[in-house]
Amino acid sequence: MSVSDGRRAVQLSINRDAQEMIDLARAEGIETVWDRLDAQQPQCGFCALGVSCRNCAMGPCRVDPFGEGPTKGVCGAGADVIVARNLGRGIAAGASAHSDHGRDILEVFASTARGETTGYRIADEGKLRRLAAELGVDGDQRPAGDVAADVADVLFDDFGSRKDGVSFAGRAPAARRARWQELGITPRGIDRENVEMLHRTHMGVDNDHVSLLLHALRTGLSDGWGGSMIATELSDVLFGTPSPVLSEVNLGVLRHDQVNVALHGHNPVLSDVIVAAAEDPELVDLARSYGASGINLVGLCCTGNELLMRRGVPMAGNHLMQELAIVTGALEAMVVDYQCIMPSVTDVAACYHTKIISTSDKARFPGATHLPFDPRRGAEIGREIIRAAVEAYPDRNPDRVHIPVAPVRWMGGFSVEAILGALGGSPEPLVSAIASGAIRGAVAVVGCNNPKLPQDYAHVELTRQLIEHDVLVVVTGCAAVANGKAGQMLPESASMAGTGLRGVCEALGIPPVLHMGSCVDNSRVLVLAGALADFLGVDIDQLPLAGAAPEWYSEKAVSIGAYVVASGVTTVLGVQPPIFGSPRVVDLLAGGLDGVVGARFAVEPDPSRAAALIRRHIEEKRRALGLPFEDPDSIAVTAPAAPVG
Ligand code: SF4
Ligand code: MSK
Repeated sequence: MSVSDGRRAVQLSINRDAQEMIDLARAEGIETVWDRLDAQQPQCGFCALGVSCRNCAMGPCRVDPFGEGPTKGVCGAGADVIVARNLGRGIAAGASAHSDHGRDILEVFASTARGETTGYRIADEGKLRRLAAELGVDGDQRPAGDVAADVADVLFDDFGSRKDGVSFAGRAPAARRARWQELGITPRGIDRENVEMLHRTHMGVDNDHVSLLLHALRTGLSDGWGGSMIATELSDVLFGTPSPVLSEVNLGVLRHDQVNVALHGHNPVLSDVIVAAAEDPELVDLARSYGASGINLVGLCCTGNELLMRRGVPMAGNHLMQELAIVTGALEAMVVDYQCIMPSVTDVAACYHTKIISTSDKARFPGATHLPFDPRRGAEIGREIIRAAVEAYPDRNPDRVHIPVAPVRWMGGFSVEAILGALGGSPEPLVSAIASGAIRGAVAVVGCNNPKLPQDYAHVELTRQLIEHDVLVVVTGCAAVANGKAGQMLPESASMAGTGLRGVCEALGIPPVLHMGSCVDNSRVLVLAGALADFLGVDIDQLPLAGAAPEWYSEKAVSIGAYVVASGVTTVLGVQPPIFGSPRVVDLLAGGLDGVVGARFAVEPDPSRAAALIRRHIEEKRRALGLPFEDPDSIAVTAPAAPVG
């Protein structure tokens, strides 16, 4: 293996746990994501600008956006079409990932309704009956299983081609739905929009970049108000609707004296039964017989967020921590489902006693033990997985165990229901705080880690500056984990906020940074924004809101960006998307969209500048609503708390 030491660990991550483990990996000759990024340099400039295409066998082609080389591919496609097609395909891939996750939850939900599963039950019957009423299913006086079966039927139809609109899109404010209708971007069917995106981007179909980009928004909407929302809502019914819960975060959650099992990926259907299996007295006794004091489950990435939100399971880390968690030498097993799991985890695990246990037939990992998930045997498979982890414990080499740092406390569990509950059942207190100016607005900081940036720096610095200036922040995914590690997600973290936000948080006993869940739970952000807009009788784009994805890497993040903007929330990206080979595409996404959906994208890698840009945007929205506002031009860029490295 080639192990680069080009950049110091303190330049790669702001967190001490990551820095120590990067140094340890280097000392042991273990390659990680940062080494592989270095080995890829220089990365392809054509691909970075989005002007390369391999959609057919007349290619691959690349066009020169500067006009010095060919300006058209073999078929005649220029930069505008190639960039728009590539972006559209990326959004379709991301939307498909979220929506297929939603379908998997729906299938388990439907099987549970029919009594065909083991280890599952309807955990939140109240929410089931509320969903039934919303979807036009008779939810009164009937057994929960019958109601669930009918709800499942309605939602299965959302994936197909027989409807004019996906069910939950009806939750968007009327003005927003009218705008989608006028633009022809109402999401009709989840699979339909994704398949149509692939069709349109085949050679010789949609050759108009504007038309391609509009359908890309529709594809994103089929994710946010479709597949992701189904995943979130049915997970709540099956596993419980989250409410505030305290837990711990960072690699310090691993235990020297226990069997450590990390649950990594995105889908809670298996991990939830694993939580039950880890409490099985027979398996706990087995662990004790090997000298361990118990079984310690920890989360990684969004499976971790799902478990934190509903069960308070501690979180080992976000995206860039997955290899480093193995380098602790203290992990008996990493159980993986799908999405964001680096193929390299089996290589790193091969250097230790760690078992990688794959569980989805859709996501196979050569070198892993495959224990495929089957909801009919959910409880039994959960026990098999925990048994395999426990049996790896005697192979642990205590001399190689290094668990860095002590864990940090954090709070999760802010579903829309929990937020409204904290507000006394209505958005009114939040709206009043915004109207008075105590809270200037709200921002969703979401998305991944990307090794091109110092890990977590942009998430933490952007969030810190926003709350200091009285902007309420909601977080999901890896952005949430970053803020948790930085100690910004406890009720007492209100002391880090500006006077107005601090007062509101202290009165309600909530943190200034609210954890709303996993990547699919960005759908909760849409529902909250819709509820605020409805309460005020306005459209979402009129509200003082913004989105930010400071360290995004994945196609799912691009889909999230598409549906957030198409829903009326301007969004700032911290990593440049591959669109800059087409000035027309850039102009449309970063400007023209404002006149179409009332929101646009911006790209700003510097979190201090991004914070200023967002605060100016919020003050503009306040001015337009007739609320007290600060002159946007007077908002200066604030110096960061501490530069990286
Ligand atoms: Fe080249 Fe056109 Fe084929 Fe793309 S679709 S590879 S630009 S010929
Ligand atoms: S896990 S999509 S790295 S947020 Fe949802 Fe994190 Fe991004 Fe995966």
